[in-house]
Amino acid sequence: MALAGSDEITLEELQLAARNHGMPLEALRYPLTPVGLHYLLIHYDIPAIDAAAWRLQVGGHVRGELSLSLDDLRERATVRLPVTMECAGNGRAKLAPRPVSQPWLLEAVGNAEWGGTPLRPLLEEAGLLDGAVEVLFTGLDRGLEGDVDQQYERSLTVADALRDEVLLAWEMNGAPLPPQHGYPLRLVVPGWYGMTSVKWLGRVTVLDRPFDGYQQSRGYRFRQAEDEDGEPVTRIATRALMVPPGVPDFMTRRRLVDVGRCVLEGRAWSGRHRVTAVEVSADGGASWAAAELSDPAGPFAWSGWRFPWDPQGPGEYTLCCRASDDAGGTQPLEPPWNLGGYANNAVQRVPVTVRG
Ligand SMILES: Nc1nc2c(c(=O)[nH]1)N[C@H]1C(S)=C(S)[C@@H](COP(=O)(O)O)O[C@H]1N2
Ligand SMILES: [Mo]
Repeated sequence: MALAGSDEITLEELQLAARNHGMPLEALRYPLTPVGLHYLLIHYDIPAIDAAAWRLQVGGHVRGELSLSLDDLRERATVRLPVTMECAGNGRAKLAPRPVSQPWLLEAVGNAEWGGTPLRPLLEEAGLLDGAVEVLFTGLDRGLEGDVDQQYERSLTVADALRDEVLLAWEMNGAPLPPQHGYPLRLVVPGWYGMTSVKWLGRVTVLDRPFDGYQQSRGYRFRQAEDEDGEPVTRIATRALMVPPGVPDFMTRRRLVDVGRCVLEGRAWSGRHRVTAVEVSADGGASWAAAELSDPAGPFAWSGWRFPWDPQGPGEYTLCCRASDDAGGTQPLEPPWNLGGYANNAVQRVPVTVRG
């Protein structure tokens, strides 16, 4: 991955940003993100798929291959699960030097209710053969990345693929998947960064050796330099975000708040641990106070939090929020840097002018 030579976002980055929109942070208000407000990340193009002719192929290192239509899948056990999904590149544009890719600020997150059928029984029906180590999920979208001609595809270990919460989803918030979110069928891997949840799924292949394709061995690895192997990016780091309070200035997005009590609110989540506390700072992270935290709507969904803020008086403030988890972790003030710009969970900073 290239690094930006200047602070300025390039037209190529803008080209990606205009296709792949974030969730406006005021949409943190909705416990379930309305479909059109959920963030979007599409590496190549949305593929044209004829759903009537489409089949999901399940094969590879199995006793018997399966070929399933959407109707076949819909006849299977159906579950609906609220899942907070975040792109691994969320926060990338705030790193210096900036990794050149989709230039996310903070908005690459959403919480949707995904409806579909659990993957595990399907894999059991196909019958994993001895020596099966990974399951590969191949999307029907194609493109070039790092000079490699590819379909978007990623794998999970057999143990991770067999987890109960892993879904083949055809529904988002009670409606059929829209084209941009993977119609007719996508994988949903709760707790993991979004790249794992392969959209426009065409094929599930059981492998007897680890997958070493582009999105596994070159993309989505934590490294400081190109020649490193690096550790794979997996589960979502602990994080809280707030709805920016008051009203924005159009160009700078600086917040303007009237003096008096201001109730701050937001969401917090973690794909690795359980969020146990959210704190708020009005002085850029020098001092912190506990917010009120609600129970999440499910084991993989974000929690709401609120904090009644009484500013000392008119003036300039920097609001921050941070989540802590049951493993004793919290969010850093400064972002951890890596070449791909992954998993930046540094605390959000919201400059606010309180007016008398
Ligand atoms: N086939 C396919 N699946 C994909 C992608 C893609 O480009 N192609 N992008 C991945 C990435 S990087 C993310 S963050 C999520 C985004 O899912 P969403 O657009 O539904 O929010 O989809 C993942 N699945
Ligand atoms: Mo992503």
